[in-house]
Amino acid sequence: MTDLSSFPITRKWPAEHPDRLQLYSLTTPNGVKVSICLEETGLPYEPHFVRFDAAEQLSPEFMSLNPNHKIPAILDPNGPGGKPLPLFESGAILIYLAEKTGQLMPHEASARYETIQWLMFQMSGIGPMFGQVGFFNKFAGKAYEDKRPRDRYVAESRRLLHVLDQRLAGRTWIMGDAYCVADIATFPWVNNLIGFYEAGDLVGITDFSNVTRALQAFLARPAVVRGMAIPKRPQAS
Ligand SMILES: N[C@@H](CCC(=O)N[C@@H](CS)C(=O)NCC(=O)O)C(=O)O
Repeated sequence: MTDLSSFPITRKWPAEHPDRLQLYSLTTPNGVKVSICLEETGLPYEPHFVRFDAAEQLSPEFMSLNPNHKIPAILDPNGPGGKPLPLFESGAILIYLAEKTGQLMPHEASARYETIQWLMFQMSGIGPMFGQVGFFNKFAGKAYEDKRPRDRYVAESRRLLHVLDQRLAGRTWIMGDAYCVADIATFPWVNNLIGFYEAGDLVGITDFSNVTRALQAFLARPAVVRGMAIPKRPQAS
C-alpha cells in the first residue's frame, strides 16, 4: 500500500485510494485541463475539491504542495523512479501525464516540441489574456468606467484568436489529425470566454470559424464532457 502520509496535503484531503493519482482541483478552465486529460488517458485517479469559498487554496496543507496557491495540482504516488511526485502548473502536469501514459503528445521529437510550443502559447497568452477579459467583462472590473483596460485585453484576445484560427485552418486539431495536450489546454479557455465570461460578442467570436468548429468537436468528446464536471462539489454535511 502506498504511503502518502508525509505529504501534508493528504491530511486535509485524505486519500481514499493512495495508490491512485491524487488531483486537487475545481471545474475552472485551468482545473478541467487536468481532469479532461486524465479522463482521456484512462489513468486511475482520485479527485479532490478545493473550496475557494473557504480559501482552501491558501491553507498550509495546499500550499505545501503549491506555494503559488492555485489549482490544479497533483500528487502521483507512482512518479519517476516509483517515487511520489507532487506537481503544480497545468502545463507541466499535462506534459507529465502525456509522457507518463505515452498518449496525447506526438512521439516524434519535432512534433513533440511543436506541441509544447502551442501548449505554451495557451499558458502564456490565451489563459492570462482571456482571464483579464473575464475580469473586465463579468467580474469586479465591469464597474470600471474607463473601458480602455477592457478594450486592451479584448484586442489582445482577438489577436490570439486570429493566430489560433489560422493555425486551425485546414487542420482538425492544433497538431493536425492528432488530438493532443495543446487542444486540452486551449479549448476549455475558449469555451469559458464565450460561456462563463459572456464575452463571445465582445471578442467577435463568429469571425473565427476554425476555432468555433474545433471547439464544438472538443465539447462533443465524451472524456471532455466527463472531465468538465470533475471534481464534483462535495455534498454539504
Ligand atoms: N498558471 C496556472 C494558473 C492556475 C490558476 O490561475 N488557477 C486559479 C483558478 S483557474 C486559482 O487557483 N486561483 C486561486 C487563487 O489565485 O487564489 C496553471 O495553469 O496551473
